[in-house]
Amino acid sequence: MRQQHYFLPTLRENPAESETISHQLMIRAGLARQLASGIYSYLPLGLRVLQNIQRIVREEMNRAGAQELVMPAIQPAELWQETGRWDAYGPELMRLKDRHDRNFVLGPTHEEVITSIARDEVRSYKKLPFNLYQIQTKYRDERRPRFGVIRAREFIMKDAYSFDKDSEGLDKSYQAMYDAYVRIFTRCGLHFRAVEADAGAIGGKGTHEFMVLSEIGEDTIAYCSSCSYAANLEKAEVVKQEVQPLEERKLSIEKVSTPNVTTIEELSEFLSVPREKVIKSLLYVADGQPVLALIRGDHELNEIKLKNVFDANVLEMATPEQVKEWINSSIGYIGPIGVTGVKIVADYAVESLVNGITGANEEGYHYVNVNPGIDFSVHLYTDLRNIQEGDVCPHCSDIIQFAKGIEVGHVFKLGTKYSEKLGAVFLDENGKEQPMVMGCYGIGISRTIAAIIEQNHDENGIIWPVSVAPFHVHIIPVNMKQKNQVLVAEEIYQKLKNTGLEVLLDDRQERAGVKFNDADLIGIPIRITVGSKVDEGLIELKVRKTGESREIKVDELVEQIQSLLETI
Ligand code: 9G3
Repeated sequence: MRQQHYFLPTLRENPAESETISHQLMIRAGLARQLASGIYSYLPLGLRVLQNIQRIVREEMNRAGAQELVMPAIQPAELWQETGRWDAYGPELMRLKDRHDRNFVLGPTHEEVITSIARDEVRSYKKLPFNLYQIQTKYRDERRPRFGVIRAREFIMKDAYSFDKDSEGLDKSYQAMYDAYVRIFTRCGLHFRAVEADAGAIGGKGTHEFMVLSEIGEDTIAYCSSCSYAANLEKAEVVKQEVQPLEERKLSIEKVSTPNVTTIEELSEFLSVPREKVIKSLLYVADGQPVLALIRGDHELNEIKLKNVFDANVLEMATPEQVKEWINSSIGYIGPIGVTGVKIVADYAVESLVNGITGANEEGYHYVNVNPGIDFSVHLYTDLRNIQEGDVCPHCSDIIQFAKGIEVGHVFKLGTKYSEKLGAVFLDENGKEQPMVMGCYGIGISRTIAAIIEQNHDENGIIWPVSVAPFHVHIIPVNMKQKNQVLVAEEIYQKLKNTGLEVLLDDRQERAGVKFNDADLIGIPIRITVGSKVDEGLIELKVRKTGESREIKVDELVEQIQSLLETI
């Protein structure tokens, strides 16, 4: 490609609205342009990277036995009404009407569509298993699009759906996709971790997120530095610590006046006791039932874990009115003592508390010297808190650390959630009707570009891994007035293109400095500079990733480049 005519608008300055390096560089390097908040055009250079990532995804999905199709972005509301998601989702689900005033959605995902295809086309166990995937634009009306294409309202996703006759089959399909994802992200040059994630709203059991480690990641990962354990904060389990030997004598409970002292900080200040002595009591409503969750003052309640204890669909904090109605207390003074008719669950760490502090369920009063098992009892001690750095690894007992991650992939065991709702059933070997057992598997293709840039850049610009680079070689004649430099650059351009490499020739009438800055910015792996030494048959080869440069003879260029491309 000749840069003189290439639609590649690079920018010298950082765009004002960009918050992360990948957003800045995607704009400055002419990969993409914002059309509206969360909505982007991919310019020719960006499209080349997209296509390279898609090629890797296709190769690995096909290798895993998945078959590509394309489904419509516009989906009839009826399907979403059948699965109940038409009402379950709010403003994030983009909806539209056609000319006959019929309701449609712009697809944020395609469980409904693919399951309706399976329902209509598959009747026998002989047709199972199969895995269908597409690479297609998705629409999600994010409340707050940010970080460029990382959280966009229109984005490109590879979404795959597996159909099996039973859960053993699903486990195999799931593993095949998991392994394909490891190959895909490895080939994209990413440092990533597959983390156990909570199934959340999507339902089904078992799900992993593929996280690219990056400070700007919106998700927090708890991982073990010694073993392969990694889980997102929602899911990370906290092991029950062995109870510390009681060093304190248990004192008898006392009610103390604590006027206007309602937060844990104020309380520990007012009574001059450490936060871990305070028992935080939080009243929730799980599918309409009141539940009281007890957590140590220095820990954080994990709502997903609380929800899972009750297998609840909806979990919300109780309102002040409900606190009054159910336990005749007020926020800031809630405690477990004397509470009846409400399920009480506590985190493991509460059980071994000695002489703790709780609300007295009376405005302006707390209890001190509270001892679990003496002054109150609970229905269940379980893991209810967020894991913290320094906690013990659930697998190997080494220490847990935190990292930020960008989610680029997500694999789910769906089970029969959608096939039951939409009637995607098959006749098994005994002629009995069974719902198909599904898995679904997503990769954020456009988000992966940003993740690759987050992990592959320096102060001068992007450093593309060879596997996804928009071009392999960037040729720069230093002085366009020097005939021999232009001629040799042209010659090399043709020769390299004939070997099947993707080559960009900077044939612009620009100063050398401008050309070198742009070359660093757009980050092509190998740069060939044709300068004054060309009279001695010498040109300069520079590796963008390492900065290493060497003078080589023009006629040994091809093999040098081919061997280099294998190693960098
Ligand atoms: C919606 C809206 C947003 C959504 C969903 C539905 C996320 C929704 C979860 C998934 C699960 C998997 C197949 C590919 C991999 C991910 N955001 N999810 O279902 F209506 Cl507005 O999309 N789908």
